[in-house]
Amino acid sequence: MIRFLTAGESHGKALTAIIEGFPSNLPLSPEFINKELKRRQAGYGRGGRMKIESDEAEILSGVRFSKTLGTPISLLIRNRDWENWQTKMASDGKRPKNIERVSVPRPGHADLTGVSKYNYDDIRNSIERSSARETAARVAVGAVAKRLLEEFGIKIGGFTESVGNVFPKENIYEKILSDADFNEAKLYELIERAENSAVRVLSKSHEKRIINKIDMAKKSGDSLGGTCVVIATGVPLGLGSFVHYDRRANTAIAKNLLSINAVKGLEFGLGFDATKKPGSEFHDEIILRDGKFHRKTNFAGGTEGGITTGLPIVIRVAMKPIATLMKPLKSLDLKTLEEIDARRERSDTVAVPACGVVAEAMLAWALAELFVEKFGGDSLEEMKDNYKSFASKIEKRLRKNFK
Ligand code: EPS
Repeated sequence: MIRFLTAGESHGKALTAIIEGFPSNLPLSPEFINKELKRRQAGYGRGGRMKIESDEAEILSGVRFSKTLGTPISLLIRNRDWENWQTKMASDGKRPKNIERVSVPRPGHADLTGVSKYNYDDIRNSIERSSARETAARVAVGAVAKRLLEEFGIKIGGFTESVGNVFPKENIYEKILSDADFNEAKLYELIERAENSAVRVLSKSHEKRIINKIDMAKKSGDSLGGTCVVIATGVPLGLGSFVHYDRRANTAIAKNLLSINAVKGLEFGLGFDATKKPGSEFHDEIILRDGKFHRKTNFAGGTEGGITTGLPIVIRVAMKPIATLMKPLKSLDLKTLEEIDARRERSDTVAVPACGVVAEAMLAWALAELFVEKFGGDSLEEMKDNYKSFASKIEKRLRKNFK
C-alpha cells in the first residue's frame, strides 16, 4: 500500500508532502519533480501569484544518491510569497490588532462551509488550506508516482480540451477513443503540441479562440472553467478488481481525480456520450491480432469490470470556474448580516491548463496505488520480477486453460 499526505497553507512558509510505501532503488531526482512543478505554474489566465513563485521541491528524506531507500520520502516546496505574509500568517504569538478579519464569504470557495465547520472567526483560516496552492505539493507527489510508472513503460500526459465552452472544431476526445492502437508515440505527439501552447491545447486556432475568451472574461471581471483530458498508455491488463467496490480501478482513479480542487465531474472513456449509443455501437469488440487479443475501439476508456484492459486509460475532467470574481456575486457580511458584494482578492481567471497537470499527477498516483497493490515488492527489482512473471504469462495461461 502507498499513501501520501500534504501539509501547508497557501501563504505559509512552505508546502510539504510525505510519501510512504514506495519501493527502494527507484531513480529519483529533484529535477524530475521540478519539471512537473514548472508545468503546473504555466498557463495563460493565471493571476499574479505565479509571477512571485518559482516552485522547486527539495527532497528531505527517503532518497540517497538519487535512488529511493524504501523509507518515507518527504518533500518541501517553499512559498516565496511567505515573505509578504509573515505577520499575517505567523504560527506563534498573539494575533496583531491591525490584521483584517475576513468576514465576507465568496460563493463557490470553501469560505462559508469552512468557517462554519471549523468554528473560525476569520475566513482567512479557510482560504489558506482550501486554496489550490496545495496542488503544487500534489504535483510533486504525482511526479514520484510518474517516475515509478515510467519504469514499467507507463506514460501519462494530457491536454486542455476546452475553456469557457470553447471546444476544438473536431471531437478529439472521441477520436482518441475510437483508436484502439492509440499508444505512447501518439500520446507524445499530443503532449508536444499541448506543451507548445499557452493554454495546453492542440492547435493554434483553438488557442487563439480560447485566449480571446479569457481576455473577455478578465475584462468583465469574470472567471472560467473547462475540461481537460488525461491519458495513460502502457497500463497492463489486470490492475484493480471486480471483487469489491473499493478494489475497482475506476474507484482509485475517480477518488484521486475528484479530489482535485474545483473538479466537478469525470468521464471514463465515452462517459455520458455512451448513454446516447446502443450497446452494439459502444462496446469494444474483441479481436485476435498478430496472435494476441486486441480490441476494435477503446470507448470504455481502459477499464472493464473495474479491471484495466491493457488499452490506454482515457479520462475527461471537468473543472468549474474559479470562485473569486472581480465582478463579485452577492454574499453576506458575517459581521453585520448585510447583503454585500463577495470578497475580491488576487486570483486566476482560468486554471484549466494547471488542472490538467494536477490531473496527470493524480492519475499517476491512482495507477501507482493499483500497481503497488498488484505487483508489491520492497525493491524496484522485486516489483519488476513480479510484473514480468504476470504480464508475460497472461495469454499463455489463458490458451492453456481453454485448450
Ligand atoms: C494558486 C495560488 C493562489 C491562486 C490560486 C492557485 O495564489 P494566491 O491566492 O496567493 O493569489 O493563484 O488559487 C485559487 C484560484 C483558489 O481559488 O484557491 C496556485 O499555486 O495554484
